[in-house]
Amino acid sequence: MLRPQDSAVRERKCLSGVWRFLLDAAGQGRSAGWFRGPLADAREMAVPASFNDIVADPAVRDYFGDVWYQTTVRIPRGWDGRRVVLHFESATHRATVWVDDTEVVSHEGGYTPFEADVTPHVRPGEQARITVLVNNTLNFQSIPPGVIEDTPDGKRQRYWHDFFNYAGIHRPVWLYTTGAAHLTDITVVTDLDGGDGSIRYTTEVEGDDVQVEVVLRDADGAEVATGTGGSGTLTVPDVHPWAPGDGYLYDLEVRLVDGAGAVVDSYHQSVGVRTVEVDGTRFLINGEPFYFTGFGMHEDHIVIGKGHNDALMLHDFALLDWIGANSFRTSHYPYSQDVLDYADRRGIVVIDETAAVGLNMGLGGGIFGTQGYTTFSPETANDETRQIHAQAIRELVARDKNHPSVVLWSIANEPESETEAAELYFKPLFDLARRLDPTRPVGFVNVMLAPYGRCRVSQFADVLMLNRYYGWYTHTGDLSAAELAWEEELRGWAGEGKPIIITEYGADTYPGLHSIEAMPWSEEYQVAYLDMNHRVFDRIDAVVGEQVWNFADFMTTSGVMRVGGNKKGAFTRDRQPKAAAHALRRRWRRDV
Ligand code: BDP
Repeated sequence: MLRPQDSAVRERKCLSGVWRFLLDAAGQGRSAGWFRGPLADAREMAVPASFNDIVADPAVRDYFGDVWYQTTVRIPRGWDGRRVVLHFESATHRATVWVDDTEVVSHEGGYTPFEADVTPHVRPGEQARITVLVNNTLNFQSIPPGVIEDTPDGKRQRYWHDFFNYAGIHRPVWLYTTGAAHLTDITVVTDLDGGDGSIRYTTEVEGDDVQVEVVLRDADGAEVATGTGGSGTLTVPDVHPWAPGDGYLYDLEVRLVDGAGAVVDSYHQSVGVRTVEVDGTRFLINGEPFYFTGFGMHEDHIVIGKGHNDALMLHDFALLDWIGANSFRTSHYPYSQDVLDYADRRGIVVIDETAAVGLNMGLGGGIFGTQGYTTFSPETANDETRQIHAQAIRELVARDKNHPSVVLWSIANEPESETEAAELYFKPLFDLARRLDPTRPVGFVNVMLAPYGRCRVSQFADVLMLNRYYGWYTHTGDLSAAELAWEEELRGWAGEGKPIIITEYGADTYPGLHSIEAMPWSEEYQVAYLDMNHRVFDRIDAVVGEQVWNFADFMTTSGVMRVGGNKKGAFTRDRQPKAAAHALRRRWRRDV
């Protein structure tokens, strides 16, 4: 699937704005045919945004179940004779869409795009009613998983991930056109050979009697290579590689030309020429050892929740620059494609993660309250869950395969990984990820419940990604004991001969809380905690990256472990620096 864009041949129309919105707690809208007319008694809702925090109403904030969105759009008259596609960049966690009275598409999974050819259902010059049934419930056959429990107070949604279950239409919705013959996919794989670069491209096309032509232009628009045919390799002499901190992009224009020589489709694919490789314990980008600095992040902001916003995205990247971060992980789900495009342009390195977070009932007892489920069983995470997880990996790779910024796939965050059931569950998913993309390393993020010597899944990973909280969840307040224990465990992992990225280490910190003796929750403790971790990392060669948990404070469910959300941010939720942000800046930016 290609992301909608304007080109010489394609046109798109953005449907962002204020839509109609209605909760459907009884789940009756579908059988009552709410899509057949204007939603009765609807309120208004912004798209894109999470619906939860927009209206000041706890019934909306904590809602789970079906919600309805609706808008009307006039199809441009000039689109007569064109193929018209309705495209959603995401709808969390699943959606069904109608155009007027006709159901056109359903999609499972909250963070990847889906679309439908709606040509037969719309008439240029006339209005069309677009109705979307979004459902945000989580169960054992969803990614991420959750469960709806009967309690004395009624049904409650529970889940095992530590961020608020924001939902809705989080990213833009588009209508766009193509001709009858059109490109449906483009894949680029790049290589470097001395000063030369190469770009192997493949295309997928719908329609007969068309030729593919490609033109590669540099960042100044000068033509550097051309080719014909549905696939091929372009050579770029004296290439300007994409590299961390240098987001140099070429533009690959792919055209479809018909028998009469007319250009019937044109699509621009940006290309960063770079290589990624694991060599022993080193992580190489363009053959050079790379050390990750940065954060696990969240798409999380006041009011809009997980909604995408360009201004806030630019500001977050400005803060990454300010602090000297060269990378981040899309913890714990695929981020907006605008984020990845921007990372490409800024030369920021990305670890790209699926939404498989919370597949670990072991964590339920300690951190998020008592519970009594088994992670992998016929009644809980089962074969069907694995199919859905596999589909999430397919959709992530399909969407993000062409981003030079993406250097590593993370197929899950902190799943149960110390059991045989986990080994059986994950082996085929690693095989799948490698089949889908043989060019990037694959890993998953290991949790402290499966420490060195006990994890049965890390054998499948090319890179070891570890989340550890020595000095916070264990050895709380005792940093010298934490330092010893952490170093001992890390030395064990280092013996595996693979690169290690510390994908989470962090301490909750209430901004403005100070103490002479570094006490947990104080700004001083967060700094001392990070310093302790850095001493350990600097003693172990196999550690090739440090990503602090988290970039900024973020919203979670209510609970005794959280104070207005998770407070492990280097920045507050409104992006003001804690003392730790200044300390990280001193470590990561040698120039200040
Ligand atoms: C890890 C999770 C992350 C949590 C973090 C924490 O990967 O999502 O927010 O710990 O407890 O378990 O702060």
